[in-house]
Amino acid sequence: MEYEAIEKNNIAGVLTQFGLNRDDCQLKKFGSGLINYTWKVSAGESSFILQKINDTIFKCPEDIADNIRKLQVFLQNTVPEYLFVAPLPALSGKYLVRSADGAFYRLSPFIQGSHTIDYLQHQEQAYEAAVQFGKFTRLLKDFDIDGLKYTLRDFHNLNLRLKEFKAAHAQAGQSKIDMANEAVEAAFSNIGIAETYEQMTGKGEIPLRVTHHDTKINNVLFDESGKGLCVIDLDTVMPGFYLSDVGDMLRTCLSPAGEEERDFSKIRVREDFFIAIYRGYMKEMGEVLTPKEKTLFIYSGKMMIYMQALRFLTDFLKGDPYYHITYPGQNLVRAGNQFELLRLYNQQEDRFIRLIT
Ligand code: ADP
Ligand code: GN1
Ligand code: MG
Repeated sequence: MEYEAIEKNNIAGVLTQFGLNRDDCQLKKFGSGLINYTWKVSAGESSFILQKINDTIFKCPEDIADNIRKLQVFLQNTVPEYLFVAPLPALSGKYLVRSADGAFYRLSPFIQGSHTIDYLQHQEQAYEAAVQFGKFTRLLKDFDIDGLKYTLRDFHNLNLRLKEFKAAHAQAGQSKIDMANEAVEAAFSNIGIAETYEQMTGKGEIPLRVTHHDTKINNVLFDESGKGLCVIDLDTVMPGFYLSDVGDMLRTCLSPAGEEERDFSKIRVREDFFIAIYRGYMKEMGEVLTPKEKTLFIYSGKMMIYMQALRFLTDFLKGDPYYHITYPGQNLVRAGNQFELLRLYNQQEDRFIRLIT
């Protein structure tokens, strides 16, 4: 419904600004992202991805556009053959346009023959995704990180996420607290993960790198043969720790059931997928990461699963202001799902240590 309302009121004017005529375009709601609104636009032989940026979350969409443009210029100069999916300029020359109601839109080329996946079936898919995310950070290792704006401040600051959870918990009504009882307990019993975060990141012992910050599996494009093509969803590319990128891959690739799964018995932690991610990422980043960073590879999975569980739980307790939902209680299901994944991940930790050391 939301999509239909947006289409009815805004899309024609937005397309005009990109030189497209609404009557010549077919629009289809596209993908399964939780933040932006995304359409595939087909216009004769050409296809595009049109996105309405969620400016409740991204308060300064221009910063995203600036960041992407800077990265694009750097990559064009250093590795022109690299497939970097950047927004197209509008007729005005700008990379963002505004609709009559003030919302921000961008248009990118649709990568022909590409597809995304929400659940992995083969470990090769995990390997390919890890290669793509590792390659992205490697190719940008000499990019001047100070040139990047923080599009979401403290986005992956685990201690802040914990604080936000505690505040939401303190303010939530009793019925929500009762419903979330098990998840809340898991949130408190895993607090040690946040203490480690403080120790590891607080002292400047690990470097800031160009970090994607949203490496879930549906942010990689695959070609028809299943080979990784490139990474997408660049809204959160900012200075950060590599832990964010590896951790979110582990979070979204290890289990055959994704974060939306309501039957938690389907959640598993697959060792062969862990190895595939390790190999894929290290193929690209093995010579770039410092020894200290390498010691945190396994920890990164815990950190990101825990953080995501806290974020879903916080959103549930606050009445779902952040993540799109399609049924009541969905954010609590997502949180419970992630805490189950965390429990299984914690159980496997010793095996993982043996596998990669
Ligand atoms: P969100 O921030 O909401 O996750 P994304 O930028 O990830 O938005 O886009 C949502 C989905 O649209 C992706 O998961 C992918 O399936 C598809 N998509 C986005 N950009 C492209 C592109 N340039 N070519 C093909 N598909 C794309
Ligand atoms: C959001 O945009 P999307 O759907 O790829 C979120 C990520 C979460 C993810 C959980 C800006 O990602 O941080 O890990 O949902 N992005 C933002 O599915 O908050
Ligand atoms: Mg996405």
